[in-house]
Amino acid sequence: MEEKIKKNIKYEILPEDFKIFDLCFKIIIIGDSGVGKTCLTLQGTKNIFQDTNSTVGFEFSNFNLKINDKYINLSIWDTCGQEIYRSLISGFYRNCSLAMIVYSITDIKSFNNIDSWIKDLKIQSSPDVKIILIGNKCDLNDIRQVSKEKGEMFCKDNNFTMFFETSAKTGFNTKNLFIEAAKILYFEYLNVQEKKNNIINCINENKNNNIKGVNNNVKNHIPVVKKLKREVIQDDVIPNQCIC
Ligand SMILES: Nc1nc2c(ncn2[C@@H]2O[C@H](COP(=O)(O)OP(=O)(O)OP(=O)(O)O)[C@@H](O)[C@H]2O)c(=O)[nH]1
Ligand SMILES: [Mg+2]
Repeated sequence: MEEKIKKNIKYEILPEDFKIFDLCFKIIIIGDSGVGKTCLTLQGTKNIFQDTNSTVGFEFSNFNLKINDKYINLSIWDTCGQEIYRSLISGFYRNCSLAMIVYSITDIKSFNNIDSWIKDLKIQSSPDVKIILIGNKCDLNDIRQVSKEKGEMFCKDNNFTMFFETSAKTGFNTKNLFIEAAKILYFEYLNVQEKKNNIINCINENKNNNIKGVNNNVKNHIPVVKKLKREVIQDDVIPNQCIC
């Protein structure tokens, strides 16, 4: 994807009750109990900060926006972080396009536990799921236990897509987080479309050559086309990405 296209992107946030979409994506939010997943979701999607009870199972919200000409729905699954529900919630990971793994910058244990969340995620979700790492509660800098550099390094070492520090309390980076998630998924969609178009063009070109009889060696190209097609079909397995 050309950088120029990425830079020229236009977006607009749509109301929560907006109904008709071109693209729908499932996002799950995981991480230890108390790191602020529910507060982060509330602040990012509804601009409110309120103390909530520990989540049981999961809570569901929508974040809708238009990127360029596409109407996009993010269905956000805020899961519970309590150990006792761990096996229950891993079933929710299926078909997610993107996972947000949250730790609290004031709690080193929640940072050290990221590995176990990744392990659960990899078992249940597709291998190409995008991951955003989030260090929440950055308003509490005085009692910070995890440096920003440590978070950034972890993100880089594990090939995650993006890293954010956020504060659900002040709203720092919370809206931005969901906008960036939507952009990542939108670009992934464009990439898949681009590959599909390349294959179609390639097949059509071969067909034309066959008809005109210009290229008698056209048979030599066919295995290449088949190979390409197979690759894209595999790439295309983003079941979470539905065109409504
Ligand atoms: N100072 C500060 N407190 C926060 C922030 N985010 C959440 N909290 C507090 O952290 C506590 C836990 O927040 P939740 O959003 O319920 O945590 P959770 O990750 O959803 O927890 P589970 O539902 O049990 O998995 C609450 O008391 C929040 O008020 C933040 O950014 N800054
Ligand atoms: Mg919660």
